[in-house]
Order: sequence, then structure tokens, then C-alpha cells
Amino acid sequence: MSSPYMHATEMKPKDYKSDVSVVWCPGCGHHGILNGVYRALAEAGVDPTGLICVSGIGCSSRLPYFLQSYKMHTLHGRAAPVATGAAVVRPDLVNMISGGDGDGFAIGGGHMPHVARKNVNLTYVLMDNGIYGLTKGQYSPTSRPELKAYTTPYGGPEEPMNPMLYMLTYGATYVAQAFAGKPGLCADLIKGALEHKGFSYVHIFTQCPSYNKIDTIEFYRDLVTEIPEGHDTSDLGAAMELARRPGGKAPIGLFYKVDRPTLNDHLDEIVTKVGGHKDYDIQKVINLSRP
Ligand SMILES: Cc1ncc(C[n+]2csc(CCOP(=O)(O)OP(=O)(O)O)c2C)c(N)n1
Ligand SMILES: [Mg+2]
Repeated sequence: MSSPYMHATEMKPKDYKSDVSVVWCPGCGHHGILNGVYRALAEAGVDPTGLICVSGIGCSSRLPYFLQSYKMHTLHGRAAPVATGAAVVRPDLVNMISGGDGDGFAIGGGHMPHVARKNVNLTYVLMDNGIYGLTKGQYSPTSRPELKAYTTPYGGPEEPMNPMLYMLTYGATYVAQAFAGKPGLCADLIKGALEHKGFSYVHIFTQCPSYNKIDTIEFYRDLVTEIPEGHDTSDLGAAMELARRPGGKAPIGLFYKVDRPTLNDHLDEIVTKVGGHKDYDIQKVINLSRP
């Protein structure tokens, strides 16, 4: 992320715990992800005074409450545009989003292609439990048809979407998949995402024992598999092949990582090009919103 707030100081996972009690249900996979986030931040040496975590609405969107950081709990589905604004005006901050499958891909689905294609310098941790947890169990875009939820008592009429293919297609420059039952892997992949310059997407399977009775921790344990040795993380075609879940198994690990200019790189280029124009001082506009 090339932020002055990274690798700044010796930190421990507990240094990122806020004094707000974690309110998720016992057995919820989100607990494991939160531990992964604490570890990733400590290993990346993120200074909490330079960390912002933005979220929408959902159980997963409550994660910032449990973090020692600046935070913004925005509208349902709107974390991506709000975090994009923060990335533009405060490029020095470490910028992270946490949210769910409903928040990111149902109501917020229209924003995902754009935050990816613009290569906004931020890390998106998406906690996929295949259900709307906070509102007590409605079908989501990643729900399997077999899931009987309040809104689909006979199961679902649709095929679930494939978030990994989607994010690769729209140009995310760091794409990884993990499982809440493996907090160590979550930590490694989130740390890599925080260190990546550009838009990084970490998709994490997480069980909701309260409202999704079929995507259990055991189901995910059987579903996931390590990425085969020798996978080339710069090969988009190979990453897409992994995203298609060969043999019915969902690979976990780093799918894809490339470097290309970020939104801020392009803005800086524009500022240089138009610099000095008396009627169009974009630098002045940007400076107005920077402290
Ligand atoms: C505009 C708007 N529509 C609907 C809601 C109700 N709502 C709150 S959270 C949520 C879904 C959350 O699901 P997800 O993002 O998967 O998070 P989870 O709780 O499963 O972690 C919905 C529909 C809302 N808060 N605002
Ligand atoms: Mg959910």
C-alpha cells in the first residue's frame, strides 16, 4: 500500500482490539476472520492512527467497531464509494473495507466493478456466509439453491454468482480466497493485500450457524483445497480457472497479483498535465479536502 503508516512500528494483534465487545453469535466464522485481521495488521506493522476501516451494514460490517482504527459505518452497500473517496483525499492512510456477501454483491453489487477497475488503493475483506446474517436469514447472491431461507422456504430458484470470477474479470489487481476456519491463512492473505499497491480483494468463506444451516464449517472444510504448487499468480487465465472451482473444490490462497497504475497515480498524472491552469487548479481542489 506504500503508506507511511505501514511497517511503522512493532505491534501485537491485541494492540488492534478496541474496547467494544464482539457481539457476533458463538460459532460464527466472523470471529476467526477478525483474529486474522488483527494478526495481519500486526504483521504489517500498521500504525492504528493511520488506519481507516469502512463498512456498510451487516454482521460482517460491524468488524470496524472491534478495531482500534478510524472507521466509518456507512449505508448498506456503500462502503466501496466511501472508501474510494477516503483513498483519493488521504492516500497516506491504510484503507480497508470489511463487509458481507449481501452488502458487497446484492445492494452494493453496482460498486464492485468500479472499485476494481479503477484500481483504488485499498483492501476489501469480504466475509461470505451465503446469507444475510444480520437480518436473520434471507437468501443472498452467493446462497446455494439448496438453502431454505426465510425468503426461499422451498430453496432458491437461481444459481449463485461467482465472486472470484467477477473480481478477476473487473480488474482487481490482488485476488485471494480464504476460509474463516484457517485464521493463519486469512492473516497471511490480508497482510499481502495490505502491502499490495492497488485494489486487493480477499474473499473469505465463513459459516453462519444461526441462519445458514447448510454452509457449515464442515461443509467449507470439505469444499476448500490448497492452490496447486506452481500456480502462476501473474496469469489471469490460470486465476480464472481456479475461480471456476475445478473438480468442484474451491481453492484457497493467492489467485492473482499484478501491478498497474492506481486511481491516484492517474489523478497525479492529470494534476501534472493541468498544473498551473488558472481556471482549473485540480491540485487546489484536492488540497482543499486534504488536511
Ligand atoms: C438500504 C437498506 N436495505 C436493507 C437493509 C437491511 N439489511 C441490513 S444488513 C442486510 C444484509 C447483510 O448481509 P451481509 O452483507 O451478507 O452480512 P452478514 O450479516 O451476513 O455478515 C440487510 C438486507 C438496510 N440496512 N439498508
Ligand atoms: Mg452474509
